[in-house]
Amino acid sequence: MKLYIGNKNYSSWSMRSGVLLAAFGIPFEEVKLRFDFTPDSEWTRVIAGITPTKRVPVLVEDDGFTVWDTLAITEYIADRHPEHAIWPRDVKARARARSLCAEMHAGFMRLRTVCPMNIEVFFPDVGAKLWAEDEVLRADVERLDAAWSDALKGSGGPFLFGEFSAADAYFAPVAVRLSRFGLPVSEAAATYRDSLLAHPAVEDWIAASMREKDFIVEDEPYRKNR
Ligand SMILES: N[C@@H](CCC(=O)N[C@@H](CS)C(=O)NCC(=O)O)C(=O)O
Repeated sequence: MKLYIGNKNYSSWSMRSGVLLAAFGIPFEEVKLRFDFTPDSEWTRVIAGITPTKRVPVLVEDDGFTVWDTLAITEYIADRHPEHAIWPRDVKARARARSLCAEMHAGFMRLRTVCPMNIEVFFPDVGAKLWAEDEVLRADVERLDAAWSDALKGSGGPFLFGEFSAADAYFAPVAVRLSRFGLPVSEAAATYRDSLLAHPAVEDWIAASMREKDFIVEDEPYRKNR
């Protein structure tokens, strides 16, 4: 199967699906479509043919069957690979992992908006300013910290539900945002953030994003050039 993704440096949703597949060693072919929404671009030519949403990630099976949207892709991978604990095996832990993914999927809007994923750059000054001025951002991070700390307390770590699961893939881009913008979190959340960033599948994604050396103006609120 193929996983269509955007720029690794910027595409947080692509990262979730890519990291999940890699973390469980599930074979797939990665097809990167550079973010370029101009009429003649590869993105414009290819994306409309594979998903009605015109967004990545998109999973395309060898027979042409497509699954779009990160949550649906996650569930599809879990259905297709029951040999892997994509979701935690314990029924309550599984429900909680799904709650956290759904919360991530629909929430943390301020954090996602003002601290966009940009793996190759560190913005501690921007992060400090945002932290001082933006109450809604602080509330998002506080909720995130509480959610992580609660799950880690229940499981004992090192990942949210013990072993690496879909919930951790879901929060990998958030770990990047916290580290790049230097946003303060509790000791438990910081330890988890660092474990997540050190996971081989996350490290591989980060290393590949550093090799992209691309610059997409629309994704760069805090830089004028590379
Ligand atoms: N809810 C969707 C969101 C996907 C999404 O917004 N992807 C971004 C890249 S991270 C995208 O494709 N943007 C292209 C556009 O906005 O046209 C999912 O979970 O897959």
